[in-house]
Amino acid sequence: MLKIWGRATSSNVQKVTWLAEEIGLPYERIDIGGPFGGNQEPAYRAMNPNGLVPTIQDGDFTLWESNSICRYLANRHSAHVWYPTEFRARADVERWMDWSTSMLGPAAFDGFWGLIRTPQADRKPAAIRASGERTDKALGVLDALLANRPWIAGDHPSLAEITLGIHTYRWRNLPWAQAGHTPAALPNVVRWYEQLAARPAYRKIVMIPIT
Ligand SMILES: N[C@@H](CCC(=O)N[C@@H](CS)C(=O)NCC(=O)O)C(=O)O
Repeated sequence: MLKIWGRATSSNVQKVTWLAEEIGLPYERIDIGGPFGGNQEPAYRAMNPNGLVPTIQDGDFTLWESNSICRYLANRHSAHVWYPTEFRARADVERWMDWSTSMLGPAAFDGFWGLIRTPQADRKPAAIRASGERTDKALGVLDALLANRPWIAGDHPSLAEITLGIHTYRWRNLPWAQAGHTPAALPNVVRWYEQLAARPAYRKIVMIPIT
């Protein structure tokens, strides 16, 4: 059975477990990283020299990097509605996967870290607000796209949803008000987020307390 190494609260682990749930793939998830530790142990670093989660083992094949894992699993299990084979449709999905790591993730990072991982006394509200504004601006690009289509790459959710949907949950549920930020309205992103929230796999894997 597929093994997924990584704590359930990691957004990068959630991409992998959410996809596995969506395509009905059995897996065993092993808690590692964060409060569980173990990710700097030599045995784990032999699988993933970064000491980060997630890592998967599929038989004798080991892989790290969450977006690459999602592409591998979709290919391996012919989940083509999630990862189309037609090359332009595939490029469209991959573009948004790359955008999630190059634009949206970095924009949101200081907000998440400041509001969730930093004791209140040490918080820098201006940095959190700036992160909130960068996140709103990035999501504005997605909002314009979603004005004309139900899902990012067309009529069915794809790996683009998997890599962006984890960030949107946090954008909607971080306590931005504690730093004086009010997220932008972005009606199309909100409608799309509500579509995700109607999916049992998203509710089970992603809609959990943010820690
Ligand atoms: N680019 C990597 C990033 C992995 C990453 O940063 N993982 C974080 C959790 S989201 C981690 O391992 N943090 C250390 C820990 O959880 O102990 C990926 O997408 O897999």
